[in-house]
Amino acid sequence: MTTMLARAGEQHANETEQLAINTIRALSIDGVQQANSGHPGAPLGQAAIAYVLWHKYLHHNPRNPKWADRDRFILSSGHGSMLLYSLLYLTGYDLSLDDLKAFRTWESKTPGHPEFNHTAGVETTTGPLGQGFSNGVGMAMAEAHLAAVFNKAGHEVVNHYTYAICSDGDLEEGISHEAASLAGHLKLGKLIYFYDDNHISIEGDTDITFTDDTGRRFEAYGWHVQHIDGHDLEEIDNALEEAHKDARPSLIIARTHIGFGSPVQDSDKAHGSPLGPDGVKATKENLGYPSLEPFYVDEGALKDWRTAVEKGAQLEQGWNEKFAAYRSEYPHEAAEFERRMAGKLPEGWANDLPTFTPESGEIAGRDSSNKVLVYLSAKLPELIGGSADLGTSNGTYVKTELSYGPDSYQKRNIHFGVREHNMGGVVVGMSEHGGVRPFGATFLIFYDYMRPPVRLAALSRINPLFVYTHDSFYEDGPTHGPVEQLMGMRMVPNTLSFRPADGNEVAASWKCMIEQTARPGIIILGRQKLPNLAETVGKAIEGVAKGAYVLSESEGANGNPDVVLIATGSEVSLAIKSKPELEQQGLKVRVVSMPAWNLFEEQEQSYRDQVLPPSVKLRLAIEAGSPFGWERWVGSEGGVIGINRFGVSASSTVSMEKFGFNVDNVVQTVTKMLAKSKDTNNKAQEQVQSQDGSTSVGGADTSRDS
Ligand SMILES: Cc1ncc(C[n+]2csc(CCOP(=O)(O)OP(=O)(O)O)c2C)c(N)n1
Ligand SMILES: [Mg+2]
Repeated sequence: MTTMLARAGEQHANETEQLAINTIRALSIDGVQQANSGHPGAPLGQAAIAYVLWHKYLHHNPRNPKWADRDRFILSSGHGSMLLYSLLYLTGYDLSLDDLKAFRTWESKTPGHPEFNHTAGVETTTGPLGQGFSNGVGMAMAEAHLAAVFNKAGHEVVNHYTYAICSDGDLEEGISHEAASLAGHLKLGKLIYFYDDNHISIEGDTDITFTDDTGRRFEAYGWHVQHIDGHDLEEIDNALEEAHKDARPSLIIARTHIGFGSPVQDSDKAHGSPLGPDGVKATKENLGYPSLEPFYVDEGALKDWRTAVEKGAQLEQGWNEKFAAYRSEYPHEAAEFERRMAGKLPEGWANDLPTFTPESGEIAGRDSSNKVLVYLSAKLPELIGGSADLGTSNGTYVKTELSYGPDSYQKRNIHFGVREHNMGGVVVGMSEHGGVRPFGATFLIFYDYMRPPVRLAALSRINPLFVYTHDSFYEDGPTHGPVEQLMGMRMVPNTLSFRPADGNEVAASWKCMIEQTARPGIIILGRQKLPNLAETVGKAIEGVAKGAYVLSESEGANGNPDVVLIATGSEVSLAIKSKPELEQQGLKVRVVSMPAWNLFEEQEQSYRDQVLPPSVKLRLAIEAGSPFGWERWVGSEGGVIGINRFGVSASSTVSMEKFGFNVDNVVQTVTKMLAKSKDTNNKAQEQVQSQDGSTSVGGADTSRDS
């Protein structure tokens, strides 16, 4: 059933402009209709804003989507992806009409939500609401930093804007509050966001749940706020002018109509269902679109849109000239800028990584990590980051640097504030911007507050860095004691997490993380002092890069030990200490350090068999975290000393003892395993619980046993 509507169109639009806008609309609703899935309402409502911004303001070069000084555009409300795909096609990016027709199909360039590193011109992956909002803040922070570092009097080689369109959902999400607060504090004047204020979300009118005064909210954060009609070209244009003039970040609250021109305009029905053939027809008729043929694009309209190619080439050419002048005066800086934008590491950056020996004394992971970070900061000027208010606790404060702030964008210690979710989103946005290598840090337990951006980093094949300290389950109590976080990270595809055993493994983990080009690196550290192991000296760099390696083996084992102890992080030194005790019982023991599961999985079977010989069934994993998943490496006859409950508020000594992280329990557990393996009639699945239920023997799944 279709409703008759008055002829729909924008205020102050001439015929050419109206056709250009309606072309976005027609392509968007056709894409959704063809896929029989997607979101037509947002593109219909946002088309006029997108037109003015892309046609008149956005500095970009469709034929070189990676031009360093382009403006960044983010469609934070990623569900309206057909809007962005239509814009990319119309302005001449590497996206064809056939690609639009392939919306939401297998391996197409036009997935349901925009994906970075998948479709040329998509600046960040959006869809989980609020993320794009935060990523944009990161991009503006990166721009401000690079401008402060590289620009010289008369040479503005870094000078671009970050634009976004966000929806009700984006602004309802908590992360937008965190991000807007930081952006206001940092006075990121080149951040210009449109709020698609259409009063509709999935469950109906936003009145049912979202009655904030959004304008006043953003004013309170220190933003410049304007209210406009999002279907009036003059108002959109003027608002952009004003936003450029104002030194604060800008929010342009644009009253729009979801599903504009369709029979379901202003209704939640326009949000996420195809309009149907009748709805598409009625919409095109109502908009006065010249043809009902699906994916029809008027030749004149396309020509008009494609002027973006010529304009883009000119803009980049102008910048190239500026950059050439810069290069002739500042050749070193120019080369450095190019190196950094290309994501290349400087020669020899890892040549003098800090090393640690048993004689250098006990040191906590976070402290050895800080030493490495201070070294890396000197070698890698692109390294920039900080913590969510835990800089000294996390060991991420670089004492040789000063704080990044509204008057010191060139500095590299960022104070993210207690805003972990946004910290993740900012780090992702900075990384996607390029020219910087960002990191963010907090306690391991609060990884839970930033899972979405870390996941998106992995999905987007980018390489930001994350530091999580306080990996212990005691002292602060169960609220602060991580148990399942580490195992959770290992499950995220395309993610590398490291839990180093000592200073040398910390340095090796950092090296490995820095070398990654297409996946995030995560380092898990403790606050408790740990010995530097003689066994890691000279071995850690190569060993850590393989994910797991043999640290120590009883004399005479000849590659065929009776038992293998596999440990990570702080438990490696426990394994090393347990070895002589087990040897006294006549056992040949191997200790394997496995700081990076995911890297070990990637090694050749032959290497994995070398480290964990298939013939050795007596394997004990020791890790102060959830035992879930260790079956993969210990097999059905192996055991795990882990934690299958929440942590405790008690001292480390008492807690480690109670939970069985001590030499006695390691020896006892191995003894039980041995007895069990000898008793061949015993059921393999039997569980032997230690006094606190943290130890399990047997029952492991052998599905991926090495
Ligand atoms: C974090 C997150 N939660 C939920 C969703 C599912 N979802 C997609 S759009 C949307 C809200 C739609 O309202 P709005 O943001 O105003 O978009 P509009 O309907 O105006 O296009 C929701 C809940 C999501 N994409 N991300
Ligand atoms: Mg809405």
